[in-house]
Amino acid sequence: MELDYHPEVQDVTIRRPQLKLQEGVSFPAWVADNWETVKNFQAKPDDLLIATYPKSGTTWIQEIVDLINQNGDVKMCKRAAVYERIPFLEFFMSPFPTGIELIEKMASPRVMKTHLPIQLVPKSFWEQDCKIILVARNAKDCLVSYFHFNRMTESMPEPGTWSEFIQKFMEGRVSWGSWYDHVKGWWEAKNKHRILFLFYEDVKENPRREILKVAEFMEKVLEEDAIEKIVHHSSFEVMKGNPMVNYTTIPMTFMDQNISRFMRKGEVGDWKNHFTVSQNEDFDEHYERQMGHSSLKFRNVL
Ligand code: PPS
Repeated sequence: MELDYHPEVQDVTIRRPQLKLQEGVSFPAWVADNWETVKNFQAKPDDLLIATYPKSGTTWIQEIVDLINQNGDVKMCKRAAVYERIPFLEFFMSPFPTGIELIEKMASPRVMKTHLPIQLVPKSFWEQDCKIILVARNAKDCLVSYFHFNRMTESMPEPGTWSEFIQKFMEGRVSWGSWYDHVKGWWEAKNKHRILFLFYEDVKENPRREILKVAEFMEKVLEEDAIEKIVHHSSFEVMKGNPMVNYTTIPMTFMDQNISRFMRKGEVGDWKNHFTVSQNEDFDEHYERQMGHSSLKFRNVL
């Protein structure tokens, strides 16, 4: 299906990056090569960080947080693309401004996103005791979404075939490393810091309930009218058609949405359309070894 593109920077050539290890975690070279700058980022006490493993509902929560900050004012949330309103901390891809350049131009209180595992979050966030919203999504749906994303964007390494990508995911040989370590790390720290731990599946099940949780965490009181607007405008169908969140403002040479849309399906359990019985068995066995001892339990994974 042809999409309506509105790229701000048209003339851009992106070459797929290599994966590079940084402090034992795999990153696209554009993150690993800028590591010192990320590490030395100076957070402010009223910064709000949205942290996720990739493809876990980051953009969804970004839009919800901005809608809450704007009291449900949809027009205000269309003032810029989501990656400008809530920049990506470790983004360094020429000719686009870096995430940190965008963050440093923002007025406080600032909201930003990261995919970093907890042990690699710049230490200033802990020194400043910043609030953090963590969103986690079940491994299989996350993997499916990540596979399609890796196919459509030149900002990620080649995914290889579906079965190769499953293997890479299980071994943590994908951008931002092991899903298992990522979610377990954040889960274990959630009571030691100001962290709101959310599940994609919960937001899908009852968006209103989860939006209210986020608002309470942000210490925002919302009128009923605003809550209804936020629920509506953060729904998959509405976000899918909103160029300010569906990434159609990005040039096709960066994200080719004719290969796969950024707002692809937005469902729980789409993995069942991808895994073969034997792939599922292997995955489950490996999953049990990685997650069996953890108190972190996801729904819809079996
Ligand atoms: S990224 O690139 O890491 O920031 O991607 P991220 O935003 O974390 O994840 C993209 C997936 O989230 C889905 N999505 C949604 N699902 C339900 N409701 C809403 N409103 C919504 N917005 C985004 C998006 O469709 C991607 O999942 P898949 O399974 O690929 O559809």
